[in-house]
Amino acid sequence: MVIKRYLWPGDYLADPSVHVFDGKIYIYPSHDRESGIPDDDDGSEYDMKDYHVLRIDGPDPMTSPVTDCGKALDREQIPWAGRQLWDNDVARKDGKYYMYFPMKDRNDIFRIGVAISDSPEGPFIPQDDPIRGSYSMDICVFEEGGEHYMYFGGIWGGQLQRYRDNKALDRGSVLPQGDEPALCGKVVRLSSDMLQFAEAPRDVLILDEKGQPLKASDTSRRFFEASWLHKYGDRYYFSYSTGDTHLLCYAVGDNPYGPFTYRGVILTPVVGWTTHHSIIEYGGKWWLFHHDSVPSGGVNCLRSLKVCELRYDARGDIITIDGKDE
Ligand code: FUB
Repeated sequence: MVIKRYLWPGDYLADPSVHVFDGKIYIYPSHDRESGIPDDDDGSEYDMKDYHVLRIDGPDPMTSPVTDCGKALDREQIPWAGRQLWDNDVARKDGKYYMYFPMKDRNDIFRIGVAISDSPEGPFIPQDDPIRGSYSMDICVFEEGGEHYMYFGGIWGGQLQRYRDNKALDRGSVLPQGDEPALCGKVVRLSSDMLQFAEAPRDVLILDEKGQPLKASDTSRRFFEASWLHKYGDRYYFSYSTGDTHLLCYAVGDNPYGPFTYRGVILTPVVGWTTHHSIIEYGGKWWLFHHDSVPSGGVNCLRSLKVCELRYDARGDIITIDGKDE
């Protein structure tokens, strides 16, 4: 049994992206609200309008006080805004903090915007336009050697199935079926000013034990949404949600672009449809930040942030955590 902590019982927050800046843990979540919109396969009920930033003050994420740093960005500030502010992430470069956020534009197409602050707590000021050539959602930014790599994408409501080779399909939306290779999440290096893509986004290929790309029918292992990338030892761990099978899984590679080989399950299904996470090292231990819908009585779009310790075995495999453990 793994002990977990609810981090912010006073509000519904989800999709935690977590980083350590200057020795402190900062959490960049989605801010859930009672939208009154019925659940559908496009996630219309997740109609969020702003972001708050949380900070953990102290050495132990399980017990140290958590502070709400206030509203960091509001939909009203974003010149191109349509609806649905979903999972964001924040990266630091040269003393500035860059928030990357997905939102549907006025044509109801997800784009990725950038907002800038002098502080990890915000407030963040959005750029006038989304990143050129951006699409889909669920952002993670990983920094190594001064380069920043953005991972993004999600199928169904995340709209990834509307694209191939970074171009919108004339046919609208095509999800691979059966033995066809599953759709991949995307990875792209950011430009040196952190405001654009430096290259064309590439597929984050996940291979099975035989070195073959995971198939579309392999729904308990294939990528759905919620990318995260962390490094353990000298290996790169790409983790993600399987969406309609409600698992957090991971795959391991030897560089930020992959390919990654599927290794296993991090977290079994939680209460609530979605599962989403980030993984950090802090204070000599590893931590899994995630969410569930227990406090709202199982309402899918009203989620609460949690944290628990994450452990590896001697081979570097992550020890699976039970999503229903309290
Ligand atoms: O919060 C809206 C969406 O739900 C996220 O983008 C997905 O990862 C899922 O958690």
